[in-house]
Amino acid sequence: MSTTTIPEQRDVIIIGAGIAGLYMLHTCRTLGLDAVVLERGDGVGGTWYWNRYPGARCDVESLDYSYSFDDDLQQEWRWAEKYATQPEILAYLDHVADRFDLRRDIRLAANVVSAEFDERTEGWTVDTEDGRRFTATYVVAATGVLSQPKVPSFPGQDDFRGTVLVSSQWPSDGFDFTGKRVAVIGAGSTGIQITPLVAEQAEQVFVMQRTPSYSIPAYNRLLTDEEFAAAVAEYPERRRTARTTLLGVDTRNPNVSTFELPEAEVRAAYQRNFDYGGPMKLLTTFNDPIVDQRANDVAAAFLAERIRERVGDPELAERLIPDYPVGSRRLCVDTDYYETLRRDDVALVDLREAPIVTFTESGIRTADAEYAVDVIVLATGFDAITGALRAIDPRGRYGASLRRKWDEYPASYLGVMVAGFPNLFTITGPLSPSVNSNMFVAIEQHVEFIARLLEHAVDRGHALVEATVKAEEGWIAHAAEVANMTVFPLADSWYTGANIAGKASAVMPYLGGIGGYQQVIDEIADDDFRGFKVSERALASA
Ligand code: NA7
Repeated sequence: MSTTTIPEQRDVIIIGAGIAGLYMLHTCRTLGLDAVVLERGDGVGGTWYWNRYPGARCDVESLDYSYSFDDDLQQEWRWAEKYATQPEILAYLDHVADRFDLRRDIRLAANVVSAEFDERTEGWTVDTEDGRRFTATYVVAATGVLSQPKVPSFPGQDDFRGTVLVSSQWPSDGFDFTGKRVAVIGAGSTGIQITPLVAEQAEQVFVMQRTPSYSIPAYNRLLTDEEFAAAVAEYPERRRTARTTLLGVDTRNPNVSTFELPEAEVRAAYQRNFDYGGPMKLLTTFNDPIVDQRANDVAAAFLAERIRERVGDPELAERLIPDYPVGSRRLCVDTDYYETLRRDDVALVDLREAPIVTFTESGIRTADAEYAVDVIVLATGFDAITGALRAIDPRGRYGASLRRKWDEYPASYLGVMVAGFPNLFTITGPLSPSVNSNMFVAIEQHVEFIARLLEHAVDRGHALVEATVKAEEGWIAHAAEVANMTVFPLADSWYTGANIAGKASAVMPYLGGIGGYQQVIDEIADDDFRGFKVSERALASA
C-alpha cells in the first residue's frame, strides 16, 4: 500500500486493544519499550466492544475473569454479578485503559490491513486501512481468538426486505424487537444467550438450529458484599492456584476419576456442580470425561437428562440433545434457554431435518417450510483463533504469507511465534491454551512470557527473535499428541477449524491445560529460551 505520510516509528506495534493488547501495552511500558496499539474499533475492549447483543455475558465468573497483575485493581473493582454482562466487562476494560493511562498510545479506528517484515531493516511495516503507516522492530498480534466474525452468505440474502442483525456487529443503540417476528440462526453460546431476551420482546421467534449445544444454567445472581470481600481477601492465593489448574480457574473439585466412586455419588457430584451453575466446575467434576469416552458418556447422560427435564416436551428435547462428546464443542451456559423454547411464541427449527434453502423477500425458506419474519439475527460464530491474523495475512521472511502457511496447518511454537515470521509475537495464537480456558489467565501467561522474551532480546541490542522450524515442528507434534488423547477431535467445531470452509483441520487450542503450559514456558524461558533463535540484527538502529 502506498502512503504519503511519514511512518510513525516505535519499538513495538501491538495490534488490538482488547484484554491482551491493553496488558501488552502496559507491560511494554514497564520494560521501557515505546509501543503503540492499533485498534480497528472506535473504542477499547476487543471482543467486549463488539459483542453488544442482548444477553452478552461471560461464561467465566467475574471474580476470575479479570486481570491479576495489579493488586490494587483487583481489590478495588467491584464486580456486580457472578457472571458479568458485556457492558460491565467493557466498563472494566475502559477503566483499565484510563487507570494505567493507556489511551495516549492507542490509535482507534486503525484497522490493520497489512504487516510486512522488511529483510533490510529486520523490522516490520504495518499499514492501516485509512493509509497510516507504522514501523517497529517488533509486532505483537493481540488480535483475539473470537474476533473475526463468520457471517455466512445465504442464497437470496439481498432479496430479504427486513433487517439482518449480526451478533458481533450489533447496533450500538440496541434494537427493539417489540412486535417483530424474528429468526435467530445459530444455536451456539451466542444464539443461546440472545434467544431468551429476544423472546421477551418479540411477537414470534424461530430458533434455527443446525447443531445443538449442551447448555447448563448459569444461576447468575448479584455478588453480596460479604462474598466479594471474602474473595478479594484471598485473591493472591486464588490467582496462584488458577495458574496451576487445567482451565485457569480454581474449581475446588477433587482430582478423581468417574469410576473411582459409586454411581450414586457420581450423580450427586454432577448434580452439585450443575446446581452451582457454570461450566468450569461442571467440566472438572471428574478428571476423565475429556480423555475417556466411557466417562464422557456418563457426563453426557447426566446432561441429556437435565435437558429433558428443562424442556418438558420429550420430542423437542431429543432434537436439543447433542450427539457428540461433552466438552468437544463449547459447553454453553444459559439463563432460561430451554425454558424459552417451551413458549408458544418460540419454535425450534431443526435445520438438520430441513436446511435453509434461501432467504426470500419476506423471510426464510427451508427444505420443508416458509418462515415469515421481520428480523434475521445471525449468531453464526467466528473464524476462531487464527481468523483475525489470517485476515491481515502478515508477510514474513522472503514475503512468505502467514495465511498460506496456516491454510496448511495452524502452526506455531507455543502459540507465541510462527517460524519464518521473525519478531512477530502472537498472544494466544494457535496451539496454546486460550478459548478452552479462562482467557484472562491465558492472556496474562502469554503477555508475561512474551515480555520475558522481549526483555531478553532488548538486552541483546534489540535483537532479532524467531522460532526455529525444529522447535515449531516439535510443538506441533506435542500439541497434536495431547489433543489426540482427548475427545476434542471427535466433533466438528470452531476449535478444529471445521466451521470455516477450507480451513485446515486441527485442534487449535493446546489441551495440556493452563498449569501444564505454565510449566512448559517457565522451563523453556529458564533454558535460555530453547527453540527461539535470538540474533543480532543486521541494521540494529535501536
Ligand atoms: P458458535 O459456537 O460457532 O455457534 C455458531 C452457530 O451458528 C452454530 O450453531 C452453527 O451451527 C450455526 N451456523 C453457522 N453457520 C451456519 C449456517 N450457514 N447455517 C445455519 N447455522 C449456522 O459461535 P457463538 O458465537 O455462538 O459462540 C462462539 C464463542 O463465543 C462461544 O463458544 C464462547 O466462547 C464465546 P453448526 O455448529 O455450524 O452446525
